[in-house]
Amino acid sequence: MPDEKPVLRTLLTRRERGIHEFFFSDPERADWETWHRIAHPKSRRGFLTGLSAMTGALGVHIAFSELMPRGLIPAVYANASEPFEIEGKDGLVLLNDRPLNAETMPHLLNDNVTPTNRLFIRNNGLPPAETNPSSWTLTIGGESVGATRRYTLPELKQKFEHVSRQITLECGGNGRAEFDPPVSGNQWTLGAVGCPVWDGMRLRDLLLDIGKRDNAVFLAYHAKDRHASGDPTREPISRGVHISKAMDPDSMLVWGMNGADMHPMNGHPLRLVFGGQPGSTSGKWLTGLALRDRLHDGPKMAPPAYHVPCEPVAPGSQVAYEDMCMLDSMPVKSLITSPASGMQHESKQRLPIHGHAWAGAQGVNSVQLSIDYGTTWLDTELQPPVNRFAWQHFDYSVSFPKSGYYEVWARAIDSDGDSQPMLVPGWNPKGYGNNACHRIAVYAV
Ligand SMILES: Nc1nc2c(c(=O)[nH]1)N[C@H]1C(S)=C(S)[C@@H](COP(=O)(O)O)O[C@H]1N2
Ligand SMILES: [Mo]
Repeated sequence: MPDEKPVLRTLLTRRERGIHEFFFSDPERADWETWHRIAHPKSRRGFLTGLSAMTGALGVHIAFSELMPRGLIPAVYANASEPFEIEGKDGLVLLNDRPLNAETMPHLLNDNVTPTNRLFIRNNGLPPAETNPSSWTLTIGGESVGATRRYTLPELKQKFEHVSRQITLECGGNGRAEFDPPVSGNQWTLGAVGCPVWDGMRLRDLLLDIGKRDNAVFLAYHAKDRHASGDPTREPISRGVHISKAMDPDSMLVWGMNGADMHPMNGHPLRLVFGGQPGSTSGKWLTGLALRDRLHDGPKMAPPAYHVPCEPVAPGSQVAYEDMCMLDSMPVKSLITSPASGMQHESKQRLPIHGHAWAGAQGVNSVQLSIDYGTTWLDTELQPPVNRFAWQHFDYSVSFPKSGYYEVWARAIDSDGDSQPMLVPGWNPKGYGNNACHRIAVYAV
């Protein structure tokens, strides 16, 4: 039962496209893979459809089945895969090995402070071969500074005030795997997010020190990673933020994580971290900053990268680049990190649920849970953030009325009153900003 699902998971995560393509382009095969190879590996029965068949395949009664939306892919099959090994990381799921992209299963993100070995990896190119902190330099130029300046990393550490902050980092494409019709790109499910403590300094202090001119509108980054093609003249990615975000006192230049060095794949020895923005703004392996008097024009700045349709479009639409707007703040979102999806639970006892919630530039006001497919909602206990842009933690002990298959759904509501949608929100060509409710499966026995 719960531990016989890796076949489908492997199929899904090694694919270029998401779970919906699998289920809708070839529903019969999807059914077969789901209900035979995984749920009943030795069974030779015909194709299964409908709820009673699903109940049979899961081997337990689906509680509240009358409330379960038709065509819903059970949470127990929706998000997981096998871990792989990378030195200094623990249990991450590989999405791509060149460039390296790997995400973290929700139940491995249960710590309130994400350990270094559990932070996801999102590389657009090949990491630098040489990353010696004592000889690392940062050059700051651009149209909006008087003279180009250069600091070594030891000079930065020595000259500026040190700060440590917990800041949530989430890839703009987190959740992409759930868009329907599927979109290309890394098929992130839920785990391209984390919230470690970042050790470094305020970016603002540096920008004031070098004499930022008033006409600066954008701060761009340059980095030492190499383009996947091997062409040394091409940068894999060079993005940044608007000047107001660069000057925010919580925007950071970072040289460490959780009191030690950053992992080599997370930008060691120097990176940027901008809370509430798509992760792509937080340049890793940072070697250069440019204060621009115009919008930056580096690789992955132009649409369709990190852009969504300015006006909502029908799923699957072709959207002209001039009709796309840059992704800005990340939406409100939450993650159930304990228990792991698919676990068995003694139904006579209450089940403690723990998780995190975050909301781009906003705070999170409340997090609610549902065990009946969104029909009723329960308020959880929610902690305030340790500092601005840190995720918040929620707790609640759920009781189940009878044994069976359940889904626990979580929905966060931000300080603007915006809540997470239960279904995948506005389709867009590159699959950004999916903040649909997280669902976990629980077998109450
Ligand atoms: N130099 C450089 N910076 C980068 C990237 C990259 O490929 N190269 N990826 C970006 C993207 S898209 C994201 S989501 C975050 C991921 O940070 P992480 O790998 O430390 O989790 O880094 C950003 N900064
Ligand atoms: Mo990203």
